[in-house]
Amino acid sequence: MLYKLFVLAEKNKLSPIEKIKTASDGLRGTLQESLADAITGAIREDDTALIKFHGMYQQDDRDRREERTEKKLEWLYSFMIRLRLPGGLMNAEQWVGLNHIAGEYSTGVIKITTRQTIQLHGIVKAEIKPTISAFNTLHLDSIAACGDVNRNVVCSSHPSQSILHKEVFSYAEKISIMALPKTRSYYEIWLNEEPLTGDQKKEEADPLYQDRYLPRKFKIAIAIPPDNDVDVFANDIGMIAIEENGKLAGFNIAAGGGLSTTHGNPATYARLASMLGFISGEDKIMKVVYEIITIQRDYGNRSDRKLARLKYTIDNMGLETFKAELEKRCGFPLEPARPYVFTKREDHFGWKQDHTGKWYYTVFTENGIIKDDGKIALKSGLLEIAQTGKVFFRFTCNQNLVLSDIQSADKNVIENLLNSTGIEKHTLQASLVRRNAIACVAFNTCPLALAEAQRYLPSLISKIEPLLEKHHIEKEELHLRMTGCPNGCGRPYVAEIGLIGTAYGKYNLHLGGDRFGERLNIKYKDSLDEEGILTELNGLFEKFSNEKMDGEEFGDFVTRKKIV
Ligand code: SRM
Ligand code: SF4
Repeated sequence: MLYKLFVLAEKNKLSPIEKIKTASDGLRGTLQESLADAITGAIREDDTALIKFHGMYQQDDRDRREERTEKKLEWLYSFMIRLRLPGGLMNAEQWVGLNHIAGEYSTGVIKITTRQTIQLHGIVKAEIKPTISAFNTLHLDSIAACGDVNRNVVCSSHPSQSILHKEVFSYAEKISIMALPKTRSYYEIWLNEEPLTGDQKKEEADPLYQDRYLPRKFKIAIAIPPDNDVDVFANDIGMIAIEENGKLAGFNIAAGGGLSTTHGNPATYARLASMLGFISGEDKIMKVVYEIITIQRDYGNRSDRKLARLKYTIDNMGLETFKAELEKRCGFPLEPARPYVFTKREDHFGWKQDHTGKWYYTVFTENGIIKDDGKIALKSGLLEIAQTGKVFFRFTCNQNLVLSDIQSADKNVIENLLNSTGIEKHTLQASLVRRNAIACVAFNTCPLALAEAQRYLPSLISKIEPLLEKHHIEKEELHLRMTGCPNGCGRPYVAEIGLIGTAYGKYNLHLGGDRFGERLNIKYKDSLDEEGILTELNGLFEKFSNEKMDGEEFGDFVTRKKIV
């Protein structure tokens, strides 16, 4: 009762974005007018919220803000487009097309995200429609890749690990489609589809999102044990595939994961998803996912966006009340969760064979950045490989790339190309700490960045590597992750070492996550500069090297020793 009163009170002070959503006529807003306005490179303010639902963000070049402001010029606005790519899979033809689209309309850099999809940056307003149209010819879209809806559904990437992979993978696609908004606005605005009129408008009725959509972004991940490469517990819904007698028995379902915090706001916190139970049978599995989303729709906080994710809804309701509401809406109970074990979170670099006999090769793509630079012509090399038409491209939540589904007869061709393009050497020569590291985008495009991340972490790692060697621990599969702010896009809160930006050049140092993503880390030191980070790590590595137990991992060590 008290909870209901609270919800009613909250409804009376909706956040401004709630009003923009409900007044948007199916996410159309004034986007057409914004696009037609040639005076500015930006779009209207309300439309910046709506365009996210179409998979795009308005950004500006932060490196040039000051100069532009001094010259009294408009900031250098452009747009980032993020693809909807359930399970992170693309065929070779799509990769070739993506390569050309990136060159034609964006900065040219292809970025693999931590949710196994692709982002292109720096697309000017006038080029958005041609970009979306070019993607459409490749059967790719960006619908609901951002915004207060279900985002890209992620799934364990490595095809070899389980005979379940194909079946489980198909759930990523099914869930993504089930949770797509019903509005046709994407097709109308970006692809010139005729607007619906009169009775046709009924096609847009959206029982899931209605006209309010969700209170906040919503994320779903599917893990296939023993791999937790998706960081399943960092998601609003985490699904763990359960194999019994070589078949998919069903999924353990966890809910309420989310990582973001806000510096100085103690009401915000990182949280791992809580286990709800086990469910089998496709209809029931889909129903459980659907109804978790409807509970968040109906009970989520719509006044304070900092406290609007499902994790807060669950903690406000209480886990038992939440589960009872879910079972009531589903009309059936969940069974007790079934046993599973995670033993790996990092990618399986190099050559591996899947259970059908096909081969795959995992390529190291530092922080998911694909371009040609002084070190390696990665983008050109991958284009050459894609042009053979003999591979699929799978993106990992660790920001790497798997070239998959390679027939034995074609392995030689791909092997030769990996060799001649230098990709094999680039992958195998990278240190373990570098290969396992993640950094978010941060500067120069992220408007929320307080510190650098992907532009800085590679050079910091070059200074960390000698420390690991000095203490003879360079063979550890250490997990180090950096973000430019506490939103946690590189999931630093579930790393053994997390560096979270607080100001330019300053990072909080978090320690003590476990290796498989099942324990959050804890803040150890505030706002360290580079020297401070290296000094702290040097001392910790020395202690670890001297005092660790047999087989003990760094995150477990600092926890056992109560260093955090
Ligand atoms: Fe993120 C906002 C980049 C994964 C939590 N994230 C942003 C924005 C869009 C900034 C903005 O709102 O204007 C960043 C765009 C930077 C740029 O220039 O490209 C951004 N997030 C990213 C990516 C590209 C990081 C990367 O280097 O790979 C990841 C894209 C994933 C995707 O393909 O969909 C990305 N973001 C994540 C993750 C990790 C995950 O989901 O596994 C998280 C933490 C998990 C979670 O959601 O709790 C994450 N991003 C956020 C938040 C905090 C959300 C919250 O609960 O408060 C924001 C800020 C917001 O939403 O207000 C944010
Ligand atoms: Fe931007 Fe912060 Fe996300 Fe990094 S963690 S991409 S700085 S919002």
